Amino acid sequence: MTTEERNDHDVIVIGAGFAGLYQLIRLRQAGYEVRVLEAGADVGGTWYWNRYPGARCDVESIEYSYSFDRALEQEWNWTERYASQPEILDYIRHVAERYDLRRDITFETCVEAMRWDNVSERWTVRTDDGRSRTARFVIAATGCLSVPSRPDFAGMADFAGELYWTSNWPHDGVDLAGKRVAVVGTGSSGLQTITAIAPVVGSLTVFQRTPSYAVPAHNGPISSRLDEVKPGYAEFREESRLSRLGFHCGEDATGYYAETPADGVRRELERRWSDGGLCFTLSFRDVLFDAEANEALAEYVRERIREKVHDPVTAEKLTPRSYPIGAKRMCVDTGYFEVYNRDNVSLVDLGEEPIERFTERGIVAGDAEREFDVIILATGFDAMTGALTAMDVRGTEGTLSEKWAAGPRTYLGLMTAGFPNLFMITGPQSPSVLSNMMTSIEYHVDWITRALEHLRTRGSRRMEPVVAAEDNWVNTTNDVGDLTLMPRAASWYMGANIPGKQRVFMPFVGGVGTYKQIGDGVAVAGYHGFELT
Ligand code: NA7
Repeated sequence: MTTEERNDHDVIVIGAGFAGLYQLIRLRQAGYEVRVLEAGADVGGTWYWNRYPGARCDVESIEYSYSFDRALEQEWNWTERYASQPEILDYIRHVAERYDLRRDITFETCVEAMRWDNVSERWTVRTDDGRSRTARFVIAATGCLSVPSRPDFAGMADFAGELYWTSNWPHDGVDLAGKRVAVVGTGSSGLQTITAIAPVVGSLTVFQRTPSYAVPAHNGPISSRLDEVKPGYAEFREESRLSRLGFHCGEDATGYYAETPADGVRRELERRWSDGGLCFTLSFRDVLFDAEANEALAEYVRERIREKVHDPVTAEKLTPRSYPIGAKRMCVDTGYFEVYNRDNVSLVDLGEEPIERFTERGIVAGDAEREFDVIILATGFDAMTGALTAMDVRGTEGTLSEKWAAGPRTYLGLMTAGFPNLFMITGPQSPSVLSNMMTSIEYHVDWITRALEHLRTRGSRRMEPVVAAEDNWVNTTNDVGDLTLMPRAASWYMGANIPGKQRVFMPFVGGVGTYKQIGDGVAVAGYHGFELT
């Protein structure tokens, strides 16, 4: 019987993105029989769905790749400092082929419900094809930004033109040449789309609710950097695992803003700005803790926006002021602000002209109806918890949605009490979205695999956090978050972009290296805080 035909598995993994694929590889190596269930028609997760023009990773490609296999690491050659979506998808497909992964993946199959049976100590997993499978363990590799947030604008269905979501972009592309196009949303997806399509479209109108802080990518060919890193890749990766964000930011060289003279501050900001990328936010150790340090960085970015955008009124609208820099996800841009110097691009500030409704011809905002051939919605995701609570998950005492109604509760972002043998990769209350996802994914997959092997060795069938350990971790995550300026922004880190979602700061902000030390310590101490039976 092939594993596709079986209904009962050692492990079911949900999702065939970077996390699910690596989990499959590790479990196979450890001798488990695994079935991966994936909603898409192929591997890739985020990079399968988000095919919008200009889609690109904002963590550097030498860091945003698997580290588990030295040969894979050496043989793959990235072409750019920041890899584009097609190149990342090629890489994921290459991995799927290299390790012959597709034979254990069922595609176009979405998990709708999961129920724990206390007697058999197994999960029953029901999918949208009506089929049920059982497994001793379920591992949710469902991604942190995988369930789109789809605001329901009045009259949306009346719009007679083309309407697209960046998070589910048509696979055969969209011809935008010469068309009148609107983009709603100015987070990373919006910025990348706007920058890419502005030269192609007839006219572009951007609907902005909150302006974003963006740092230049200085993207370009990467070959010489790859040559430099590859001979010492193992050490390079280990440094990433112990770093704050899961990638190199020259942290050792970083001092405190409060202790740095003004000319030193300027020099450091200029150096980081000319290096480009997300490390700008780590210019000083106190940027996310000290309002004055934060404001210095924010003002530096505002100055750059004023330099780049010729029209002062537009520049002012594009200038973020209402929240600390870094408290919402930073964007990395490749000429975004300069786009507004083009004659065919205009900006609508939704603070001044809120969207009233969509019509057959376009969008009514403020007093004006603007007409479009195409509307593109780049409105984000139900982050971190959305994919987990979208499934009807029933544990020993109720559903996950009920348990998390006032915000997620996890131990280490890996498991939640009352849901035995259910693991999460990059779950809430782990560093996940505040890190290089690849570093965090590999750490969680390795941790989970070792935990399963530990259970097998000692003859245990069940693992679950102790409630007190979970409570402590939730408190720790909240306390560390509260030490920072991050809860001051209405961000998706807080669940603030989803109407009705409880506002709780969801990621662990203590850093990837610190988190690893805690996770390793828990494992070494015999999975302290977990009950193994
Ligand atoms: P984001 O960062 O959540 O951005 C979504 C954008 O859409 C943001 O500008 C939102 O404004 C805007 N938005 C959301 N809902 C609305 C409504 N109803 N009306 C107007 N504007 C709205 O998602 P992205 O996909 O860009 O990026 C996600 C992550 O992917 C990114 O951080 C990287 O990790 C990769 P708001 O700021 O909420 O006022």
